[in-house]
Amino acid sequence: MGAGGSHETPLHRQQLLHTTSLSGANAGGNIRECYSSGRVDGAEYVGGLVARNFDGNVADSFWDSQTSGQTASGGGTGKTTAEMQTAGTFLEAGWDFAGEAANGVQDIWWILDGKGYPRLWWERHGGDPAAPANGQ
Ligand SMILES: [Ca+2]
Repeated sequence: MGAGGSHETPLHRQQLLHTTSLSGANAGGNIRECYSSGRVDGAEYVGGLVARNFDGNVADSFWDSQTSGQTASGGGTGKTTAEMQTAGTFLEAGWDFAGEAANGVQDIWWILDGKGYPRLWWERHGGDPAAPANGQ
């Protein structure tokens, strides 16, 4: 993962959300609007979000410096768990959330402000991408 690839589609984002660390080494790939909250362990190539970033681009991405046990990363910005569960952290980075239009109207993300990490919009509906947007 991360070898010249792009992580910019929602599908890829979803896959990455459940990866302990986004990328062991990002070589020429683009990572944007991603985050990681899982614990990261390992002897080498360990980082909060990206262990080593070789000519890749990591933008507007964050990792939880508390739950990951990592204080450094090859890319992205470390945040506390509280910051990772605050909408403002991501809104300031341009993430397109449901309920706001300033960052776009695709509404890729949603968050229970102060109560959880960002989720992809369709995770709100039991993980069924086909569920209606107004369903519960
Ligand atoms: Ca929006």
